[in-house]
Amino acid sequence: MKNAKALICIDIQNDFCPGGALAVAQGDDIIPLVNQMMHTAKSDGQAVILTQDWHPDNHASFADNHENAQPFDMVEMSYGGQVLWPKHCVQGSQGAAFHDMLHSDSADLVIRKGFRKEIDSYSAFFENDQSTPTGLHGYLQERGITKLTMVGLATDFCVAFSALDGAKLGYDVSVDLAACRAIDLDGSLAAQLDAMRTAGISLINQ
Ligand code: VGL
Ligand code: ZN
Repeated sequence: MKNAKALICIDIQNDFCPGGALAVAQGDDIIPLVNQMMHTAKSDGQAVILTQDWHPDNHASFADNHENAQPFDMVEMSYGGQVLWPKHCVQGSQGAAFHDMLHSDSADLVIRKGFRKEIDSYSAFFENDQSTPTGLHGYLQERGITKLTMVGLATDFCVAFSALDGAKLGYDVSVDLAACRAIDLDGSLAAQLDAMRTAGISLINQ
């Protein structure tokens, strides 16, 4: 099929919801709307794709794995600057599971990211070195998908990085902000909304 569409739901996992290790304020509020969007997308013949942040316990993005480091410190990695996070979304843990309310069974594809110890992956397309692919681009190409709607957590990290990479790869990308929530670290939300606008991404329901 040519010019098919996909709904991509980013990281709607327990650790990014209230009570989780890296909780995004009101992260779980988006779930009823995301469920509705998944249902509508399926009825319309669109692909539904979920991403899942999926880190080993010794992941380099965890402050715990660095000496004298605190969560939210910035450090230099071989691929550039990296925020250090509280330990979150450890492979197989309850925190890494999709939120119970999310109708995750309706997904065509679950793409996991951040599973290599030495490198983080915010984007659903490329790891933070901006060159190691996750395989999502190949999947979308094989299905003839050119239009993407993105929703999920967090607006200013994994959603924005995924949307920006999608636009760079030539996809027609929309982000529905009613179904996103942000971390907002040192102005990151405003900066990423600006970057997305500049990249020609449609920001819906702002
Ligand atoms: C995310 C920080 C670390 C996200 C994932 O899903 O936005 N943020 N890992
Ligand atoms: Zn992560």
